[in-house]
Amino acid sequence: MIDTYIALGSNLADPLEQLQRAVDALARLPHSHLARLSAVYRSAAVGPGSQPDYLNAVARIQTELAPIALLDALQAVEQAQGRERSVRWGPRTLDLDILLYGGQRISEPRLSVPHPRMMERAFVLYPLADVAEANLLLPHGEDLAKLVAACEPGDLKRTALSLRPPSVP
Ligand code: ROI
Repeated sequence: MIDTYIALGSNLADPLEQLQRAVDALARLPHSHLARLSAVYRSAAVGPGSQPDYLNAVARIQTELAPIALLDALQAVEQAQGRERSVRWGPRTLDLDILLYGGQRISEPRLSVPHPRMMERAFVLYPLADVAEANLLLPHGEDLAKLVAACEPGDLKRTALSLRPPSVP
């Protein structure tokens, strides 16, 4: 089993409901085990233009799926929840990103791991730190705890909202 970390984000159509539906789908991924869920964080949209605030979380999943099979499965979940990829950095019902896949570096047309912009994004690093193994080192040797300490949270808020693993598998 490979330990993989998936970022979840939504800023449209009841974001908490979108994240919970995504968690239910992640729990049903084949050859995989949903191990941990972070708290839910709220922040203003990073990026151009004005759009609603986001809710973000990170799931830790142990999987036997190969990276591209995992990506296909995640994109199917995004599609099922109405994701349209028309606007780069536009609002979205659901965004699922593979942050880390074991200690691997992957550079393929469809998939870059570690996620290229994860190191400077508070809305990724803080929830990742909730669920990561102790003393996690990223594939390039960066220490997650140091990245978090160096990353200003800005307006990122840890909410009292929570995601639950589905009770029935
Ligand atoms: N901003 C926040 N706060 N959270 C996100 O998940 C997010 N995702 C994105 C862009 C548009 C870059 N901004 C975001 O894709």
